[in-house]
Amino acid sequence: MSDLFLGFDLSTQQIKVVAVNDELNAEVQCHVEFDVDTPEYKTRKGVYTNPSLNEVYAPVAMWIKAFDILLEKLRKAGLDFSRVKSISGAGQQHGSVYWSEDAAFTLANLDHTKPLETQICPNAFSHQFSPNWQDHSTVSQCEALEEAIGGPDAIANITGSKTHHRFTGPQIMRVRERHPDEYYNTARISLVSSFFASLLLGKIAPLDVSDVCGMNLWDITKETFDEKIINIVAGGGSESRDDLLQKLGSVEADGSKNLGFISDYYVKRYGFASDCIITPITGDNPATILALPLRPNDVIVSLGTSTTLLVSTPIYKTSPQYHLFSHPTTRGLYMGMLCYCNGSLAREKVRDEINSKENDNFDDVWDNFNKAVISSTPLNITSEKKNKIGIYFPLPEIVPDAPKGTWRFLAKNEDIELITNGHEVDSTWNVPADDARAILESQNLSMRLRAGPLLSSNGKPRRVYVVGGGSKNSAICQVTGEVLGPSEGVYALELGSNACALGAAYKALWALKRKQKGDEYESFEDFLESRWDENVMLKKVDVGYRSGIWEKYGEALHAFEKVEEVIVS
Ligand code: XUL
Repeated sequence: MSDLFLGFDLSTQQIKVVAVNDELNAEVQCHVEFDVDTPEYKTRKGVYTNPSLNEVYAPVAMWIKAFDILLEKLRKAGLDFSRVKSISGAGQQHGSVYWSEDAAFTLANLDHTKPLETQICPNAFSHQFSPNWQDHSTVSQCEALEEAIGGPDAIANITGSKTHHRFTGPQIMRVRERHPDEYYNTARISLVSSFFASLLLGKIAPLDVSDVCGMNLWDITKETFDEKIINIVAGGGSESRDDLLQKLGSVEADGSKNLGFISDYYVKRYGFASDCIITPITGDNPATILALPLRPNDVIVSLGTSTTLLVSTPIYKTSPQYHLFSHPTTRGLYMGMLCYCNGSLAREKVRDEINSKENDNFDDVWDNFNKAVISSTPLNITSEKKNKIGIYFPLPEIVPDAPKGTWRFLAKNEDIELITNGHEVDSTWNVPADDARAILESQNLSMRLRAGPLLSSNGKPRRVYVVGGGSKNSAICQVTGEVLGPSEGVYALELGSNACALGAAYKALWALKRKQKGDEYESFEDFLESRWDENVMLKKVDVGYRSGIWEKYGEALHAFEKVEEVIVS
């Protein structure tokens, strides 16, 4: 039996695992869904919400219970745990976990006859909840940070991103202000990624080199926490600053580092090999770019609950419009990212409105939506040669920083006219049929507008790789190809809905099996490229660049920018 390498993914709605062998084949996949498998926590889509304060958060104990269930499921599926040689993983980004003084002892002394949850919770935590990336409660903290540091450009220049409500620095600042006792009783703060690594190691793990860039605290080029920002988040004074630095602990710069052997707990309870190593667990987006050998000027579009666009770039060029992170495996590279809250839920809302008007005799719930997309023309152009541009934000959006709402515009060149705002009806716009193409176009136009500076000079990617639930939908892939216009086409990754767990498993494999050439180790990209068979791993789902159409969308970008200005104001 060959060796196995595990990649876990602790995401918003579920925890997953993929086991790959030496040849990159996924032998085992398994998941546990929080709402369904841990119903006693009564979460909806994995979280609790408190709309009056714009809070979104998750109970940490639920994740641990779900991990217990996942390991039992793997055992029942017959996985021989002793074949596992190394483990890595991915965590939803930005979430923070607050460990108590008891945590170190508890983690080091786990009793293998009992599940994890009952021994760890609640005592190992000073605060039982983890703020979630969908949280918007930190407006005042973000404002205070921006004012002190000198505005969005200045913060982006240091930390790779302007301040964002979901980023961990503003979230920690809010926990300190709203829950001072819990903050005071916190011995260590982990990200979701390093929390998970800590569970596996039986000791608190360092922060990951890439995921730490989602905190607004880390100076990416100096590779240290920014003193001024730490001071403000900690509440002022050198004692508070030192205390926060102590809570955060160190950052592991080497993505392949052997952090230690798996805790004895898993060896005794499940039969893991005692020399199975744990390597840094990273964020879900950084792990996604490890699911294939991504080259500069290639783009990954992840079509999940959130939509994210990911690129790999050697250039550290920051902007408040996007995020830059250190690359999870390769020094000298950065991951550029756009992140939208309104991804699949917004598309599903339009789909459901179309289905409620059409006959419901369909094979696939997307049939009517897709028919509406395919039978329409780019920008739903009217007989008066006006383009239809629609914006659909059931949730407040991150980029642009806009309130929730639905807006429909007609645009001729750069002249735009708002024709419906919310539920009004206008005879020029066939609601909801025209919305199908319009939502896909506006989601892609927004990405094209912002990703331009991260791509080659003409702004056209070489390839677009689509992953996540939406990548299975042909109409979604078609409009992505039409608007972004990749010269070699759009490709869906086999196992695309498990991309980040897969990327994490590849990272675990690379950490153990990469070759050493002199003093240098084989890079992740070279390692993956040498084992990767794109005919097996990829499926071409759209031709991409279409002469004339890509240019037409390019012309519409000016009107699109104006549309965004209107909705933001
Ligand atoms: C990225 C972000 C989301 C989460 C989803 O900044 O907030 O993509 O990582 O888990």
